[in-house]
This record gives sequence, C-alpha cells and structure tokens, in this order.
Amino acid sequence: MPAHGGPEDDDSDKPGKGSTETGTITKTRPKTKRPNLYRVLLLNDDYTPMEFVVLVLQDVFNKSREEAMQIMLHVHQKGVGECGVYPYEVAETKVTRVMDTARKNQHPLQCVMEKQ
Ligand code: TYC
Repeated sequence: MPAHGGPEDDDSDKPGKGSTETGTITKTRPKTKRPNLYRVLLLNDDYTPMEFVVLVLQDVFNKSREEAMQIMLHVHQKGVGECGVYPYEVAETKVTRVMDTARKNQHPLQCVMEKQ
C-alpha cells in the first residue's frame, strides 16, 4: 500500500478530471463460471422389473423410495425420464453404475447422459 499523499492519491480518475489509470479494464460483471452440466436419463424397456429400477434410483441417484417410484413410473409411461443433473464426471459415473448393475443382473435397462 502506498503511503497517503503519494502519487496514487490524486483525484485524476474522478469524472471530469481525465483518467491517468493504465492497465486492464476490469469487467464489472463478475465471471461466474458454471460447470458444464449433464442430464442423466433412464430409458424404458419392456423387461427390466419395476422394482429393480426403483432400487437403482434409490442406490445410484440417492432418491427416496417415493421419488424413485415416481421417476420409474414416469419413465415407464413416457419412455424416458430424468434421474438428475450433474457435472460431467459425476454423470458419467452414475451412468456406468446403472449400466454395470443392469448388465450383471441381465436386465436391458439403458441409461444415458446429455449436455444440458
Ligand atoms: N417397463 C418396465 C416394466 O413394465 C419397467 C421399467 C421402468 C423399465 C423404467 C425400465 O427405465 C425403466 N417392467
């Protein structure tokens, strides 16, 4: 910090006096970098048991039993539904967990991610 009365204490940056300031002009709008978010979607099929889908939604997406049931029924009726929105790596991990557990249990359940 310069001492008071030094060269940086002048009023030349005030309106009407003419600026002597040099350097980069700082944007007044704060740069809020939002992370790239991805929707994780569950797809309907005719064979995966409803109970399995509900358990996956509870386990992988940390949904309550009630919310998991709602999402599962939505997917069952509409063909596709959102399980959550996450940063890339989190979304990717969840898709992998769903696909791995579906494959292990020999269900055709499909889970995908898409950029929001
Ligand atoms: N349609 C399946 C059935 O009737 C249930 C189901 C729901 C499957 C959601 C997949 O993502 C899904 N057993």
